[in-house]
Amino acid sequence: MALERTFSIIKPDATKRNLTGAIVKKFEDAGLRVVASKRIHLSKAQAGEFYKVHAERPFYDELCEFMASAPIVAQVLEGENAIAKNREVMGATNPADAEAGTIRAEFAESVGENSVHGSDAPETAAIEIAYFFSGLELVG
Ligand code: PCG
Repeated sequence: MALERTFSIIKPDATKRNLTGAIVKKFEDAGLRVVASKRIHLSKAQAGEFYKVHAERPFYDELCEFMASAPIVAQVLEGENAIAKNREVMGATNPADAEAGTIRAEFAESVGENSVHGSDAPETAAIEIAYFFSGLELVG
């Protein structure tokens, strides 16, 4: 299979606890390569735009507040089957359901403060990458 790219966020709960390196190591150990990376502090409006597909969910406001509460690290990860591999390494959204050894099993605090985000499909990966990075910033 050809190389694929996915979009990843290391969330505020993880950056606050200085877990950026530990999380990136899990991705790299799984064969994913960081081809773009930036640490930024989103405004609530920017978080809301990113998560607008969830606008009708009851947790939307809480989600946007949380994502704007501290810096995040936005990254593009590249590898074979990068989208599926990234999701495997992250584990289930709710850390209570995440398999041992996954990022969320080891680090996540709750379903909301769950340390990482990863794209769920090629179409969303393309949209999410373009929201944070220009083509010039993707260095394979
Ligand atoms: P992510 O970033 O992959 O995509 C949407 C996010 O919504 C998800 O991870 C969770 O962190 C968050 N989310 C899902 N369910 C809930 C919930 O019940 N409460 C809160 N606060 N957040 C949730």
